Amino acid sequence: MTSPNPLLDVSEEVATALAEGHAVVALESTIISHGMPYPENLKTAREVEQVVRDHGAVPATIALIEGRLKAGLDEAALEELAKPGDVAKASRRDLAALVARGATAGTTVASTMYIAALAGIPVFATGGIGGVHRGAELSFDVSADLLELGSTPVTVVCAGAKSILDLPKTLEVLETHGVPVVGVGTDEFPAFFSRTSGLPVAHRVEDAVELARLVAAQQKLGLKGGVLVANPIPEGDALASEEIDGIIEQALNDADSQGVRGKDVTPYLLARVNELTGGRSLTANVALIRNNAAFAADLSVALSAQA
Ligand code: PSU
Ligand code: MN
Repeated sequence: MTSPNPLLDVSEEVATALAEGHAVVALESTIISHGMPYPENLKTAREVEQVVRDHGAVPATIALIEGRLKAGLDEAALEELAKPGDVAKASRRDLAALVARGATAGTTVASTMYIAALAGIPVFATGGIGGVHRGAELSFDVSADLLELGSTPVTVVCAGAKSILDLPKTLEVLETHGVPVVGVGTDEFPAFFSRTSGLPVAHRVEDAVELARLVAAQQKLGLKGGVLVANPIPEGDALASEEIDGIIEQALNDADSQGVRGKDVTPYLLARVNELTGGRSLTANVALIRNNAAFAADLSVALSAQA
């Protein structure tokens, strides 16, 4: 199978689907390697792929395996990423170094978008994106995810961002980079575990077909960046913000007193929130990823039908 890039392996199933114009959904893998504990991460990765299939699209989980970029993973690769061990976290700035040394890594939203675009996959589902960290006015800690959204033409379906981040600043930076943030059936940017944040989104669609028209217009306009789709967690799975807010405050305090910095901040906070909620946040996390995978598949099907 010919690949669009000499460092990228596109699985046969994904390559065939793309060649035939069928729907494909990219999935990230930092969520597997650094976002959830084992073995729930492996179970979720498999389930999310199945949800994409159930909605008529082919899943393409993206990662770095022994120095090769991959779009579409086999079972052994999924297990390698999920098991605790020597798996790196690859954001955009890490890709070249990790490829050069033949490393295995989970890819963040930023690097997954980049690889999805290389592979020719325009739709990508995740849980939550990285953003502007609280205190960024001093730390300058702004996720590369936001810049990638400004420059790479991939539509990312997420459930908003966790309030471990500064959500108003995150939306400001997205605006600066010209990223359309589109609510699905909502006028508010969702806060991952809860459906609301009190912050408005610029645009709203009611369903995947309406969103497909917006995405097609973005492409036809020649706007190079991505579209950020904010799909709220299903009502029955949402956590009360009073419950989660205190836990997030505690996790942030712990990160601070432990001196956690740089690329370790997000994985630390995710793990700490999971611990402090005794797994309740994990259940919500799984529910919203499934919901995003289903919607991304519907979008991908709608885009294929339009083409
Ligand atoms: N937020 C979550 N779950 C995640 C991540 C963020 O709720 O798994 C992961 C994603 O892979 C995201 C990355 O792209 O963390 C952002 O890391 P950083 O803040 O270091 O850019
Ligand atoms: Mn950071």
